[in-house]
Amino acid sequence: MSEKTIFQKIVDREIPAPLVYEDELVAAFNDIAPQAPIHVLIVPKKVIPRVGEAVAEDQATLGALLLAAGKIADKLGIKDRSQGFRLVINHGKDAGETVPHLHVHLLAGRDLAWPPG
Ligand code: DGP
Repeated sequence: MSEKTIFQKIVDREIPAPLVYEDELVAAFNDIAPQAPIHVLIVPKKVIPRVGEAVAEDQATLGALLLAAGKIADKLGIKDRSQGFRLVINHGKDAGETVPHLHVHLLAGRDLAWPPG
């Protein structure tokens, strides 16, 4: 079995990181190198290396990631359209993926340029 990712160690509580949100399928915590005033990472508890490797049986987990994003945005008071937030998933080297454990970046708290870099 391959070595646990840093995110799996956080999910398994082997590395301490305060959880912003948790349910049966996903956990969320603040990014260690925030790219915006609010930068939360939402990860599946099941190890899925990256979104393109998810399979049909992961459907509920993939849905749970987005539902969690909405709940976290609500909890942080950024769900209102006048503020808003952005969700980002990096798949692979060109996209800047560095941790091979699927994660959704939730970014907010500043103007987010479009198109993204
Ligand atoms: P990506 O580039 O999409 O693979 O994003 C990985 C993110 O993970 C990056 O924004 C930095 C963050 N990160 C890396 N190591 C740790 C860690 O040990 N703790 C936390 N909270 N975040 C981490």
